[in-house]
Amino acid sequence: MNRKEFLASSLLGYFGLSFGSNKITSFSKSQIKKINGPFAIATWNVPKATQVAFDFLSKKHTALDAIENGCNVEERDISNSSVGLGGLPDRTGSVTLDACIMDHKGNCGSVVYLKDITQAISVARKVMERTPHVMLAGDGAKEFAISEGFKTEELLSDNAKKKYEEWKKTSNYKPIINIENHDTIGMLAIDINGNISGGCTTSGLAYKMKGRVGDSPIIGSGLFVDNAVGGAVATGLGEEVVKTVGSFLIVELMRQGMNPQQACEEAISRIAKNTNKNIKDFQVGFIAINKKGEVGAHAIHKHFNFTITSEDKTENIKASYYLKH
Ligand code: SD4
Repeated sequence: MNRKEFLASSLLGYFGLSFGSNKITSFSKSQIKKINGPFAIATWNVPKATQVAFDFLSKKHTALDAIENGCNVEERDISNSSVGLGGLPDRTGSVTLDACIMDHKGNCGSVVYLKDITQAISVARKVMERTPHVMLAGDGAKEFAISEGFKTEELLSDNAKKKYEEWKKTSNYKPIINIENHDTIGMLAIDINGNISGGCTTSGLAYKMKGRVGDSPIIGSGLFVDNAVGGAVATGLGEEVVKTVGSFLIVELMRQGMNPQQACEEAISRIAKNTNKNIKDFQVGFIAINKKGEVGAHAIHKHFNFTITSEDKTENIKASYYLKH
């Protein structure tokens, strides 16, 4: 199926209507976009994932259900080399997953350094719902997942293995700033009751050191939701997101009166001003929503984009960016 056919089929909406065409538009700095009713928004070009999430919202499921099922789509997609099955490994050849989830009541769950289980976001949800803890790591996370009925499988795909073997020839660790249109998936959703949940799932940076954990499973860094205000999620170089607790920062800026776009811009410029690295060498992108259904996104570099599915349509939108080339 080519991209056009795929988009057309994914746009056949829950109500049996066709939602109009998938538009690729650009977001300019300080632009405000507002969406009425339930919607799902995610980092990168993931129309299938946001469509599945929106289908859940349409059927009056919670935003939490929408997030879990939407994120599962990318986790199961073996062609997505940054999430779940088919993710690129660390420098020892092992695929390790990080994920977290947060609901409208402020409950959250997280897994880090999870091996051999594809649905990291679902395990994070189980941590939230069925343990007294927020975060489980490594063997403990895997054993817990198995006890909850998750099946183990080999996450290293043939393609990822081939890329890893190629990488080993130089072993040069240099995260690429924008990898095509798939990467860590951060997703936010508002349900029919106006409640917000969010999730973030990744295999982390390719060829990271063994044991490395990024921002994606850290509540406040890769994801934060406060149902009274809004939510935010991050993608990109996790170390830089962690240093500014990026998603929490955005939600707090919105609480103080900024709209989601202004808050994302401020968070990016905070990273750009505070980093001791050259910002030309790394990418960070944020998306955010508030209670009114306003949406914002901003990145350091161009090419960061995000996908929204609402009742009207699915749109892929290019985010505004900080660095003018
Ligand atoms: C990490 N933030 O592990 C993730 C990786 C990512 O786009 O988002 N890549 O640092």
